[in-house]
Amino acid sequence: MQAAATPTIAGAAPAKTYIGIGQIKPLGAALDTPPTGGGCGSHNEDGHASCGSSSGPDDMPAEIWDKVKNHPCYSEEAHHHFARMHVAVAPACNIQCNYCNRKYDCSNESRPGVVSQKLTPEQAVKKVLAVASEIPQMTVLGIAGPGDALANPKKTFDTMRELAEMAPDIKLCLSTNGLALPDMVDEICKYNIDHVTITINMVDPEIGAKIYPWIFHNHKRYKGYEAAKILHERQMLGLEMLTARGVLTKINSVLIPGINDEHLIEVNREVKKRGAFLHNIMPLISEAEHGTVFGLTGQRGPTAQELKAVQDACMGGANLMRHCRQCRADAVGLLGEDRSEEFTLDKIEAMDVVYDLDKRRAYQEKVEAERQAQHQAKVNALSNAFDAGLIAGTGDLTVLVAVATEGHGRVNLHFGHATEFQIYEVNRKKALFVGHRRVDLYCQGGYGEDEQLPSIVNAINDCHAVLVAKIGACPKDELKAAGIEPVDQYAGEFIEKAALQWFADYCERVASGAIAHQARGDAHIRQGAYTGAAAAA
Ligand code: CLF
Ligand code: SF4
Repeated sequence: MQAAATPTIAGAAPAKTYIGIGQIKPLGAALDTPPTGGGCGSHNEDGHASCGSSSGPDDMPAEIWDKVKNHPCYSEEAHHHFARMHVAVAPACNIQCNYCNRKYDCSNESRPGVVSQKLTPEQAVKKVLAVASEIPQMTVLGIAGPGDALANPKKTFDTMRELAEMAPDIKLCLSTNGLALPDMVDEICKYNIDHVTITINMVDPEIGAKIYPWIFHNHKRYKGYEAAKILHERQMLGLEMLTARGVLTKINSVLIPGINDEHLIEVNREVKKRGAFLHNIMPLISEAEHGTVFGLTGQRGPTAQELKAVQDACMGGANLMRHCRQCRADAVGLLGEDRSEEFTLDKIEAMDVVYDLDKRRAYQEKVEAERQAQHQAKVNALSNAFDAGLIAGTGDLTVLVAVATEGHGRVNLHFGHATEFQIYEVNRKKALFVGHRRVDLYCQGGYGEDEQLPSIVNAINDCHAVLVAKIGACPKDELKAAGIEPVDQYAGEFIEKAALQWFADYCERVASGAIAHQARGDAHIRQGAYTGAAAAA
């Protein structure tokens, strides 16, 4: 059903003709790429975007590289080394998504919108300084809820303003549904917030109406198609405005099977046209116990292979982020770990907080040297890959391998201590990070929990091998029985090098007839990640 009235945007022409930044183009019509302001609008001749989550300094202008090189969400490499934190200063939201219920909190789980303590801007600043003094590799402060950062503009910008003054080396980042974005771009630029995420799940309001029951805009509640149309137009306008101002914009999309799965390919195309730097396609989380509309109606999330298929279909569009951990609104630490329990308000009060900029810089230089070493190891491993896999009859093989790592780009985690596995797609030419899988901790209180093994196997069931620093005899046997090869001989090695060496060995064994290559099945995406609190329990 069409909307009764077309909403107007202050200062913009009616949404009928596309002129440029500030005006919305009708859906489906061709769009000129807006000025990129140095963002990701530059492309190689093959049409592939020339910068992105796994790109390096040679692939993008120096000023863009400087913005992404230590941002763990904008650079896949950086996420092994640099940490982010969120402060939960933004409780309210101006829309309703069918996958969101902010009332449900479990301190053992990591999901967007989940938070244990809401903070005032003053408390938030104190917390950031405390974390910065304890975790010098924390380079990014994000405001990502638990509601919408821009539906709480005073709290969000009060926090950002203070931090811009008191902690000038910390990059500022925020996440929004985009509804209020066009009105806030000046303020965003004023505080040098140069990383903004917009959650965009559709570019067709018919689809949007299945995701958003209502929005609250200009003092009025809108529902259904009309609500989705306004939201869509505001999202596109906000993205164009940010691109024009040189703000790096990432698009988050929630993959909802049967509602927007194939449609996300069109979303990818539209946001790329408008200068989005990265596109992050995440699986729907919809456990019934969370009490969301989708949880209660039985809307399922995607399987691992469904998620990968949509992500793969978007390759060549806007650059893809595949290392998102769907973090809590109060997450602290490297992506994939959560140290928020170490920084509760009462613990911060007892801390001796010293924000030493020189010390932080010196530490970050060491971390950067480590990141460069990993990058070099990856380049070396990949340049050898062409020789390594040239084994008769195995030239076209591509497999997935799971990797247990606690960071630094190495195979350095015990199987029993992993709360997630990183997934690499490996063939004779490459070892490419393509995602991660959350799992229940196998080793609890010093003992292996055998009942966890089936769920771990389910989570990596599409992988041919799992690379670990160490593994006990019992899980080893069970993994082998499930057709997944446990590999501990590359402990401490850089991941890409280890994955390619294992793959070359695998190809040798297939070629010699020692083993037969067999296709793997699909894998299950575990809903919500265990946090540090759960791991310590
Ligand atoms: Fe936070 Fe988001 Fe900034 Fe990162 S998260 S506001 S861009 S600093 Fe990152 Fe977390 Fe995924 Fe977000 S892993 S949910 S993409
Ligand atoms: Fe929840 Fe974010 Fe959606 Fe608001 S925009 S309803 S906080 S998921």
